[in-house]
Amino acid sequence: MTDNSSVARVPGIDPQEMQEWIESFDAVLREEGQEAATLLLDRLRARAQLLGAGPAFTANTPYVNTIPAERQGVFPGDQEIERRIKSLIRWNALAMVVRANRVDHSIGGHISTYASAATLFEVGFNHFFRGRTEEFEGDTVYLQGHASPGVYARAFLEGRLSAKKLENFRRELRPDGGLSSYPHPWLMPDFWEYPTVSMGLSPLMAIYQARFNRYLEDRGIKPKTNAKVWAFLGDGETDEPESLGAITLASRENLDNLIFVINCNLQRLDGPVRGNGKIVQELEAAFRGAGWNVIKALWGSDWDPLFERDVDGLLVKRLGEMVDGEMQKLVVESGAYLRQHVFGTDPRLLKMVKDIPDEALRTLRQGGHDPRKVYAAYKAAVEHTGSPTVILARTIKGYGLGESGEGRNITHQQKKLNEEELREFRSRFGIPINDDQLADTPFYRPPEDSREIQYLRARRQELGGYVPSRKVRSKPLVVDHDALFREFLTGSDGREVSTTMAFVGMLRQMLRDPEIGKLVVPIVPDEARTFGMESLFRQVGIYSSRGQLYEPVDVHTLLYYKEAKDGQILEEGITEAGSMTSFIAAGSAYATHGINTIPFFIYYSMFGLQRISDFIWAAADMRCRGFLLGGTAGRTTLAGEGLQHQDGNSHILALPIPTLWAYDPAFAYEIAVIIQDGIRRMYKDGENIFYYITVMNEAYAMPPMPPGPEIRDGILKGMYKYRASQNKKSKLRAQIFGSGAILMTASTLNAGICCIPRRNLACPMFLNASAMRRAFSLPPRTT
Ligand SMILES: Cc1ncc(C[n+]2csc(CCOP(=O)(O)OP(=O)(O)O)c2C)c(N)n1
Ligand SMILES: [Mg+2]
Repeated sequence: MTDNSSVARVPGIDPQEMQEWIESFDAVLREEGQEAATLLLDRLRARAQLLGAGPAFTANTPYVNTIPAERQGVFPGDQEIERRIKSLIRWNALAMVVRANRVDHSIGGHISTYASAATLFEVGFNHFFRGRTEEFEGDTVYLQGHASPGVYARAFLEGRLSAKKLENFRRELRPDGGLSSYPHPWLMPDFWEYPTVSMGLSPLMAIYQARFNRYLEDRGIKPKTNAKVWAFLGDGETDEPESLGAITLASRENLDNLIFVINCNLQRLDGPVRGNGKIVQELEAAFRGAGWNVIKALWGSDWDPLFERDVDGLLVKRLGEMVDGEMQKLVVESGAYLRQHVFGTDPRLLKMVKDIPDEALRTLRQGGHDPRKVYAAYKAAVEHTGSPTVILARTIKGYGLGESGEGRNITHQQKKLNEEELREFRSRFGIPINDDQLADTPFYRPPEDSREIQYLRARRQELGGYVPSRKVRSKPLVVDHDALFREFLTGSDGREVSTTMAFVGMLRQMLRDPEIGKLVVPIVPDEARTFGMESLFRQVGIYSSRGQLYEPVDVHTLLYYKEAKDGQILEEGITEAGSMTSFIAAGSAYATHGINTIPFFIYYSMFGLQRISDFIWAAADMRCRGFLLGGTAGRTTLAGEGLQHQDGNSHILALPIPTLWAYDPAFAYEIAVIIQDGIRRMYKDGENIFYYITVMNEAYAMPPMPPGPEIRDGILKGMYKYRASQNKKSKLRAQIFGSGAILMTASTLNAGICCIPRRNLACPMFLNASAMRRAFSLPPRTT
């Protein structure tokens, strides 16, 4: 297609001459190929720039498919049978939500998101997403959370979920169990791998997952593979700052193992994503600017002949100037309306569609609903090298719901259909359900030997098994590591050290250990020096996919800034959110990769639970393991730094996260006991918990661990008697409890001290000291 629409508009250029230029370019493209044509443009652009006539900056391409029809290749599947499978999934997804809401209208659920995403998902399931096998690690797929009914409905056809389970959608406590509303590995540990429903988390998690996969390969911990990380997002979801917050990292790291698919149905919950603008073009500019490979799949095959006829580029121009609000309106209007509003602006456009009846115009498909366009985009994405790819696919929200929802602003929350609407849906998608069954809205699964089921199973078998599917494949660690931690139990011999220093000492030891050394993943958001960790730069190196292309400024010093391709530290820069998603990738590698990586994410405690708590919840939902270390907690010794460090709240924020074991230790031996036991519980016994430990920067002499077998137990449970009062004759009794920052002050009092390193446990109990004594079987009084 030649877009010479601008020929007549450019002042000062003879249209004839312009036409010749265009024809010359076409000839180069035809005779020499695409690469030569691109080179030619590059040279011309550079020359123009040099002569002061550089082209105007544009981050956008026209509002058409990136892959033209003639380059899209053949669709390898059986399109008819795939359509039937998809229709059945659509029906069962809808039936699941509709039935659940008949039982109880407060149950909720979503129909419209999956209705728009069905083709995007199905082309992936039938042709791209590879399962995890013994030989191949499999692809990682983050699915749009609100589209979960479609994923359940597919698993039902696959024979993985029973009709009973579908029946109990969102009612997991029913007899025989049910299905969680959204992807949730805690609630459905054999099924879901990645919790995606808090929007904006999965794009960031996907980027750091893709980077972590490379990290494991570059460090020789897993073999190099061509496994991909796919993330399916909503267009509205991209407004979350986390969604686009790390896209430059992905291109900087050349993550061609990463593919975003953005379901551009132009709508979010309340209404249009950009009524007065064009979300596809906005996203294209952002991703192109960040160095991504952008593939737009906007128009279905029905549009191809129109674009072919569009020799003067009028149609492309017209589609480019309509705002999304107008585009959305076209979905709910008639063919006549479309003819008038899209084509009626120019007689030449009207002529283009004069032979197309209104009804055919109305049903011209969007790119994201055409398997051939979607397949072509996915194929180009998996074959692309050198940068990550984003596919911007145009779809219709509530596709197939007709008058009851398609393209309507209310569609997101649509969960009930009356009989007439169900009949229409049934007929449109050819579901073999009789009229008299409609009121019951039954699930439908064709017989096992039907072509649909056979085809679906064969495709998944070919691709290595079912997705999503969660399976823990790591082998437990065997060693107890007593020797590693022993030196920290005996105190510092009067030397003043901080608990941060003590922890870094332990980290250094762990990194040297033959069993766990390689598995430790230290993660820092530009705070390594603050925590005295710079010696680790040299010891294990900072991971960089490019090695170190420069001589560091401090190369002559002992602890220089060493970057290396097999570096172990993930120095993330100033992004606690990014660091946390690295933690999530490393903390779930025992399931994703079958590798027991042990993340230690060390950061300012003020910028952790308070700032990125949702990611920490996601880590819990994902059954992550590992250690979060909140530094400079409680109080600061850095003059004037009070507000950045006076963290009194992070333990309160840690309290409600059920799998997070939070400790506020005051002494090195407490940390040693907690970490050693944590490694045992998580990586030897396979408990799905993780740890939050605050460490401080006040230096004082670390005491030895008090004698007695109950101390270790007390530390881990959360409270133990640290010291009895020396004053035996006192009439008054004081109960002094302390942890972390307050403990040294508390111990200046002439009283018995009870250490409560597990601070969140203490919160509810603080009010009632005698209850606490009973709970921990402590002697009646400690003073
Ligand atoms: C962080 C967060 N905020 C709000 C919501 C509630 N919510 C669920 S879906 C939705 C709209 C989604 O729109 P979009 O991303 O465009 O996806 P679509 O359903 O249109 O495919 C909203 C606001 C959420 N799940 N997560
Ligand atoms: Mg949307």
